[in-house]
Amino acid sequence: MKKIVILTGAGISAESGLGTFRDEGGLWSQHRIEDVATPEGFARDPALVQGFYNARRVQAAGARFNAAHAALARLQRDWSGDVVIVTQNVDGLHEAAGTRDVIHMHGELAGALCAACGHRWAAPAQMAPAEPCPACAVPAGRPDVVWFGEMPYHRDAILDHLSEADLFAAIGTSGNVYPAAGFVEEARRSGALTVELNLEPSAVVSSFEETRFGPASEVVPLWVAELLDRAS
Ligand code: BJW
Repeated sequence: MKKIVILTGAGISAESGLGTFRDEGGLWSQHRIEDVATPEGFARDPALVQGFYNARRVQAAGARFNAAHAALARLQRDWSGDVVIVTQNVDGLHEAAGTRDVIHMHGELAGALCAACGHRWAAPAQMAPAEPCPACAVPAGRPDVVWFGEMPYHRDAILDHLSEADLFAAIGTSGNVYPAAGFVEEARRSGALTVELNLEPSAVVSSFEETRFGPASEVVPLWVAELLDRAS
């Protein structure tokens, strides 16, 4: 087994204190998706949306990576083949743990994007409702994240990685949001072994050949240790 592709979701950062979306008490129980995670919601009420992401930016800046992020960084460092981490998360906890070349398919809280000219820059801690673009000066700055109805980032690169995968694992993601929820089927088509690691079975659990259930900070380090032991 040479190439490992890992998809992570909000569950991997839950034990770092960052809320998930769909769990009880999660972000979608406090905010309507269509208000804060669609381009139409942003057009209607930019102050509400900037406030939502400003608060999450502050929270993410104060969060520390946990044992699951650290285990994946170890896997990438010690595995003899490629380990590619694709995350739906907009926090920077994989990088903080030492993982390299993380693919952020839903963007990053640390980034700002001009809805008028497409310019990207480092987001200030607090973005204003009418944040001016440093390139074109139009007050159309928004968080550089992917909302519903928008095209996720790095689609072609991710599909290429999945087509080469020998092992695909999904960690802490509910399997409710596409295209990420369909990656397991892409990986299976390429002949990869598929594993789900999650607190509870996801919406697409039946597509996986192996499952490990429990908190990410426990199941991920154990799984990584097993992979590295088996290979040594
Ligand atoms: C633990 C744990 C612990 C808890 N340890 N685990 C079919 C095909 C293709 C697309 C679609 C389709 N059907 C519908 C669509 C459209 C849509 C979609 O999927 N809708 C669904 C509602 C059905 N998809 C899109 O719009 C996407 N774009 C797209 O498809 O473009 C195509 C296109 C074509 C042509 C023109 C234009 C476009 C974009 C999706 C963008 C999602 N954006 C968000 C917000 C990002 C910014 C932000 O962070 O605010 O991404 S929504 C939100 O959901 C966020 C997440 O990344 C994403 C996934 O959530 P995740 O990570 O799975 O979290 P939860 O909360 O759902 O689950 C947590 C999990 O953790 C649970 O399983 C727990 O058990 C577990 N857990 N504690 C381990 N301690």
